[in-house]
Amino acid sequence: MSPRQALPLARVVAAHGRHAYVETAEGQRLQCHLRGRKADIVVGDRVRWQPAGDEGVIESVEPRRNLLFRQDAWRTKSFAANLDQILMLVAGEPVFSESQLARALIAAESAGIEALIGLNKIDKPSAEPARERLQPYAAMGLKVLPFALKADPAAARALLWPLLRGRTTLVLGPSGSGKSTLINLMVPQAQAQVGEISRALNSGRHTTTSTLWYWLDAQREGAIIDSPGFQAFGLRHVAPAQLAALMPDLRAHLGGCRFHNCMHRHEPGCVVLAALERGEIAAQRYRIYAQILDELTQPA
Ligand SMILES: Nc1nc2c(ncn2[C@@H]2O[C@H](COP(=O)(O)OP(=O)(O)O)[C@@H](O)[C@H]2O)c(=O)[nH]1
Ligand SMILES: [Mg+2]
Ligand SMILES: [Zn+2]
Repeated sequence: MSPRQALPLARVVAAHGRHAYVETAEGQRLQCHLRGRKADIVVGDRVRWQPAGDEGVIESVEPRRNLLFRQDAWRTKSFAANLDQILMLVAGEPVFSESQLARALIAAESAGIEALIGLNKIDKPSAEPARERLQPYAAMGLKVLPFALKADPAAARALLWPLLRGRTTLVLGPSGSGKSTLINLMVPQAQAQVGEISRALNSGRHTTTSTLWYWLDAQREGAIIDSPGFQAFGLRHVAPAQLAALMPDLRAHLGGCRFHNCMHRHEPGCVVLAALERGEIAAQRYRIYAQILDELTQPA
């Protein structure tokens, strides 16, 4: 064993710049800073650390099982690492962007992370059109979970608990979809956990713009990670020729195109276009594919 591997492990529960708040195997939390100019650490990372005064120093980051991130032409933004699944939370109001939903799902697929969709606020009439917009996602095999976190919390909790227990779940979704309501419903002492983290990072204002790790249970077996909303979800890290394979409804038709390098745009003998024609691929889903493909094939 190298000396570095002999250092104790801790999990990153919040990160801000070069400061991180970590939790040791014994459940003790302490502030750490990164040694040197290392690559980013993100919530969910497992790190090797050692004491330095009343704080700690992170010496290395363990290899990640996965990392969810978005990337535009200028920069990469990591959400969290070592996830079991993401929960995309949407609602009828505010009306959600299907393009953002699709992009988050593609990023998850590309990172090898399972996804669930939560449709919140089903007590509102606006849930009906939202449910219809989610139909292609249910048809491609994703779990679409309808609930009302505020209007019927008991039913929402009963539906969500078996899916969240014992797992690490990143919650993503536009502002106003109910992420804070979800955290407060599922996490005991959520406010206390936030208070502790913001005191530790010495900057209360950062916690609303930061990604935070919460334990779901006293046994610390399940966790949910809250993340701030995002405006744009770049997929620059996806190879154009891979895109269709990351969309399950398109992927179902791959393999039979006349050209082996078909991009499913205007090529003759394209089975994806044929499936679109027959209504087996939703028009909106194909539009999203074409739009992302254009973006990925444009020079930066
Ligand atoms: N009608 C209705 N409103 C809800 C429900 N769940 C949350 N909301 C409301 O939606 C708004 C946004 O919720 P919030 O949790 O702050 O969303 P966030 O921005 O994603 O964190 C708040 O006013 C909530 O009270 C629900 O089940 N039904
Ligand atoms: Mg919120
Ligand atoms: Zn094709």
